[in-house]
Amino acid sequence: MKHSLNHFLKYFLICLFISINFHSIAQRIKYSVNESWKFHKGDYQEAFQPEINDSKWQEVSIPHTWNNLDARDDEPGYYRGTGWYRRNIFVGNETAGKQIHVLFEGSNQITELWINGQYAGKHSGGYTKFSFNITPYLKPGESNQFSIKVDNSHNVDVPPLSADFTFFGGIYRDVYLVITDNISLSLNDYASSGVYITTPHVSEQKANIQIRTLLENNTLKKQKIKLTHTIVSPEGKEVIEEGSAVTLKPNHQTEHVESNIEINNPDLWSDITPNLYKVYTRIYHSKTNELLDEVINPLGIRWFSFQPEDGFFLNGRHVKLIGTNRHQDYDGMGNALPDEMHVRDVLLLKEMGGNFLRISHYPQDPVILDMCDKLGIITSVEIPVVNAITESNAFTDNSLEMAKEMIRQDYNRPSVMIWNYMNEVMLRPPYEKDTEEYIQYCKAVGAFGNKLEETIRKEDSSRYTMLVFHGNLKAYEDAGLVEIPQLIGWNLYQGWYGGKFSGFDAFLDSFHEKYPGIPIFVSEYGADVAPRLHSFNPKRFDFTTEYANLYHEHYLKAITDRPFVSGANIWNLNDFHSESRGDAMPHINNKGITTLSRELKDTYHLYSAFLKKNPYVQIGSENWKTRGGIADDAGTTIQPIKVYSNASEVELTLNGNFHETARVTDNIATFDIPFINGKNSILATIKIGDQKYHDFYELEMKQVPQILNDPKFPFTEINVTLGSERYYEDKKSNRVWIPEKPYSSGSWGYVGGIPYSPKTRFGSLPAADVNITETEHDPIFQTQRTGLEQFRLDVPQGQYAVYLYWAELESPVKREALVYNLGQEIIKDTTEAREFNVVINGNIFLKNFNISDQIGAEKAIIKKFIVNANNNEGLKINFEAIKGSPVLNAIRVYKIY
Ligand code: GCB
Ligand code: CA
Repeated sequence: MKHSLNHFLKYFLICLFISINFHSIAQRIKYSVNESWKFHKGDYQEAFQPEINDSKWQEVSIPHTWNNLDARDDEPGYYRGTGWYRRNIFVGNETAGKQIHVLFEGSNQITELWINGQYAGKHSGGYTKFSFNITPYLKPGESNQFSIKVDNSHNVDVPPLSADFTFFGGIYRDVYLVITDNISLSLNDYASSGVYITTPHVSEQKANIQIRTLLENNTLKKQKIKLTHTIVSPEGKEVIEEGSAVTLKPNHQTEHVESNIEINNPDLWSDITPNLYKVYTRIYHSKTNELLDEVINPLGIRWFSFQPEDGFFLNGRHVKLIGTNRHQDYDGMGNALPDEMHVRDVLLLKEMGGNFLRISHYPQDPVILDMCDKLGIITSVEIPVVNAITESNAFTDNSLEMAKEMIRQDYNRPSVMIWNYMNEVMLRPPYEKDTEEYIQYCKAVGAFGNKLEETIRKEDSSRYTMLVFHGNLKAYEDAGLVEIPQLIGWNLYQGWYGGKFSGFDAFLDSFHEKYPGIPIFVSEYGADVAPRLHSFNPKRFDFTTEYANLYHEHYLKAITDRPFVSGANIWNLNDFHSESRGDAMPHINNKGITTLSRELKDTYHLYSAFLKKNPYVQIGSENWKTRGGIADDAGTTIQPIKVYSNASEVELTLNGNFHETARVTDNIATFDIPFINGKNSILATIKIGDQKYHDFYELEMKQVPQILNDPKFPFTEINVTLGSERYYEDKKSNRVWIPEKPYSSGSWGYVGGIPYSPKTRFGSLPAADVNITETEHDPIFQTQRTGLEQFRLDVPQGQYAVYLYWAELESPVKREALVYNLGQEIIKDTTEAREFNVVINGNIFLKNFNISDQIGAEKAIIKKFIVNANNNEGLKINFEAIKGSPVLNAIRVYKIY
């Protein structure tokens, strides 16, 4: 009963909807069919048959991915296979005699469609739009059964083969039905609009606009129509209309018409004046004058160039391009985001003052470019050829198809100025250097590059082509790629994956000297920040906010100091999923200047202060709400704070009393703040003219005493990470972890041992770079002290809970080199058999403790010991070696009574 009522309602609404739209004007009908799909994860051979029973399947709506959770769990890998989507879609009788298409904005990565049991189409590739003409399979006036099979298995013929991001499977962008007349603008040219607009000659006085229109006639008769292009100015005024009479051959889907239009004194499109014209393309029946179809395209009138010495020019004006890259995923949602979340990301970039977006490493949701067109953000778009190619015709063909899709779909976007077709393709050559196979592979890569370059230039000669390389010039010279594209983007990480910050400057200078004729920009640079980690002695690969701050401060200056660097894209706008990573936040690449849920990091503030024209003042590390530290003799804990600003000085007050003013250098003022125990509030103020601007930061400082038996400062608890200089904030329990220190009388600390520091080809790391299973607090377990003899605390008498935290970091299993890894492989990875006793105040609590044997490696262990500290002996936790060196990763001591 309920069902049929629903059905009736649906029918009624659809009829209403259709009658409104079909009778008044013959506009094409486009609406999403995202809701009420049945989903089955796994293969199901018969699922294309209408009659199978899917009532037990999960109900989902699109955008949908099946990997939003398993991309984050402790199991290595994530589901890569088949998933099925099914539902019935009713189409009214009104659609009889019309053309109906289904349009996918993106589905990863092979998609096949059946309608009423009949095969209706297949598409390869996970990041471009595609559409199928489904008219022959649909029954108007009935419910039609749609079955869609999606497969995100590894496929050697479909890029990307490997990459530092998670290949979430599913129909993760909108799906629409599009209903048109039998005579229409083309819907069959790579899901483009069928209208291609270029502006070959533009000046401030005049713009010459060329429009190529593709038309379809799906009737069996010759048809006479009128085609018009109406250009509407940014203010909404009709500027010009051009019309032509066209005769379409019967059943002909590829009729081309060229039109030429001139506009005087055009309003130019730029980063500061994103003036958007609209082009209405319409077709009318010649006899009846009935409107048959209409599409609207954006038109931005601008000219631009990249100069090898002087950088980028837009409408004759020099513009330094500064912005970010972007991945399309979010915390807990994978890549299945609604439009408004994509929109938000572009707004974040704009709000920071950025004018440049590298849409990496694949075309993204159409709303991204809509926003860039509207906001004046210059973009590059790329196909997902990353790390390597397959030497097969099928791989080449798929890549060429993707390039055509990308170009035709976004051909009219004024924001797009660059087409890129490979990212670091020589990062993972499948063969050893200098072997016969390697030489052959290099040739294949070169030939592949030439083919793509040729195709892209033929498709669109009005924009620049680009290739993006990692910092190994030789490899790209080997493959003959350096002189193929018009632009080179460099992905440079000196001072992160290895080397020093200054290596960045040196690299740019030496490339420019060797190839002075090639315009370049820095297509990627960045350092990971796990938002819960801080350090006042930051080090490469410690994942702290403070290290990445230093990195970006250096890079930003080096970029702005070099006119031959056209611009730069920070890697990355947002943290993103990369399943195989084992960093401080496993499965996540933390190089975002915002987090996975788009909280702003300090680096975001640094760029805001540098780029924004409006008065700007922002206290750094504002998300660090609970700090830890040791109380000094004055009862304070002094810690530095950075304030980001574009004023010349910043005034700061702490808790309404402490007052200080500091000069701003390179957009930063630094203060040493004497925090007190408990709540602290900081006010930063700048003055511009006689106007004042403020920023406010409230936090809690949890001090631990230096002397533990001090009645003025009773001991309650202490949390210390061993072998570490990092502060870790556990926001869930509002606990702070502070770095270790050596024991001194009356105080607390370790005795003996050294910090664990795994060696890599480029030096050693301050922490293990592996996923620790069975915990979400990986950083507590990723550092350790090796060979320590004792941890001692001179606490007052009482009962204590002593928690010892361990993870065996020396896995006996040799890990495979991770695909993203730019030289970071841990070399020494052998297990030292390790066995020790834990003795607390003379009692053996653990005997012959062997972590690997008893628990396993890379797994979190927390052991809680209840200990009575009597006779002023405090707590003496001894680690007695039996085999190898004892270890401890962290310790928490909590006073019970
Ligand atoms: C790169 C890659 C990008 C990675 C990044 C990193 O060079 O192009 O996909 O995510 O480095 O963080 O290592
Ligand atoms: Ca969308």
